[in-house]
Amino acid sequence: MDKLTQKAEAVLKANDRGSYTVPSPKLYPHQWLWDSCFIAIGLRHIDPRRAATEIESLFRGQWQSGMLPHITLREDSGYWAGAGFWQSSVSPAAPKDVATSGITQPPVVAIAAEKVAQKLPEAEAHVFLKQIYPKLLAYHNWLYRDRDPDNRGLIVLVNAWECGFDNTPPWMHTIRFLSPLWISTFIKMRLNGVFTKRRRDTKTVPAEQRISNIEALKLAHLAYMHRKNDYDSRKTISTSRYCVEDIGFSSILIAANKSLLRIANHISEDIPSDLSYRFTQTEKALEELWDEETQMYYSRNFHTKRVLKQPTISGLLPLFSGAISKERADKLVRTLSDARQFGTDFPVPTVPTSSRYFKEICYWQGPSWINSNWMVVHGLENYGYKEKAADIRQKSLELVGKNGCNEYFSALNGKPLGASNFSWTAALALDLLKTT
Ligand code: 2M8
Repeated sequence: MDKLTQKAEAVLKANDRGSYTVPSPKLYPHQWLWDSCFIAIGLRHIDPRRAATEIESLFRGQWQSGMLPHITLREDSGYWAGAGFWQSSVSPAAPKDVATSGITQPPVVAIAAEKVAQKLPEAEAHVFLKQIYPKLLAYHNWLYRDRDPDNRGLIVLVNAWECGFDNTPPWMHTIRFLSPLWISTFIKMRLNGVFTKRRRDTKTVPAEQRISNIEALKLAHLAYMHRKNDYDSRKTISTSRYCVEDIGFSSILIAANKSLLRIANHISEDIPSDLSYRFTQTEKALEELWDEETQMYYSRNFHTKRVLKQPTISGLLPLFSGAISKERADKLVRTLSDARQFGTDFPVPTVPTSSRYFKEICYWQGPSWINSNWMVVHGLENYGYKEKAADIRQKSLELVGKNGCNEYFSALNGKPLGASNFSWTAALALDLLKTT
């Protein structure tokens, strides 16, 4: 076995909690939605049954409404936004026997389920997909019913945590003036140190590599407002100014919708026609988020329809959707390859280096992450950019091979950043290695 495989397998084993895997034992001691999906995609190469369990275990947290929460919580872990913070029981739709968060995360799950099934023996794959399909369908239904109030096909997010790229510039710009009284009082009373003590991440990782206290508190405030609405998305969307039609989320959803259609076909089920119509709407609606002037896709404020013109890697994810024209794809690939934007020595930066928001070592504001690289690689393959895809695949593997399974890396010099032994880095490195 080569060294990288050995290293990656060891990380996944150490972070395994039986039926699910924690992203990082110290920083993230619960089950996260898109983390588990990426983890399953890698685990399928080692143990496809365990990978299927990783996906199945996510659904212990599914709400009656169909919502899949972004965190399924374990008791007493010390993570600052735990069960007491979320209080999921305020919603009658929340599961009774397990505490969860009240928001979702990028819908990678149908993609992961399809990929895991490909590695199971056919009879087992059939049983696995049959059993998981109604739950996946309920989740996609929820996204369209509760998060697309205008029936336009673009999913509305109510918190930056939902997009997965937590402190990404367009979201930080959206909440720049959000200043509820409790946060200003908190700052006036110099309580920063109190919150810093509650945070585990900044104890293990230098604070300048993480989301700032103030940004995290603002996201906590958005979560609190949603909780006050008993996690009723329609209520929150109609009352909160901080709602975003997120380009990354909708691009991933398109890819996931296609996986769901193939899963349905595999087990001879029919997706309800009104839902499959909504799928096609999302594909068409991506075009609304294209900006001709800068030749890039952006997220948009749901209420004002103002485009959030802070470029990020999410604007490249329409490649992953496979739903844009070849002409648009060509333009994105040019931007991706441009040395002044995304074409760094250790690609792909989450924010282009030319942007005034680029920060080399800060979390989702610049560093290269293996999950976004994985989506870019598949996006390039969708459009036949084989060499470019192979190049990013190779560079991602080198990053992990040389530096370890860190959470993220400097896009300028490859320096490992964030948590070490991070699960999705290990899992997706395995997948990138095994699927060449
Ligand atoms: C980060 O997000 C959590 C909140 O969900 C946090 O900062 O505490 C993000 O990187 C997110 O994308 C990821 O799923 C999560 C766990 O790895 O950590």
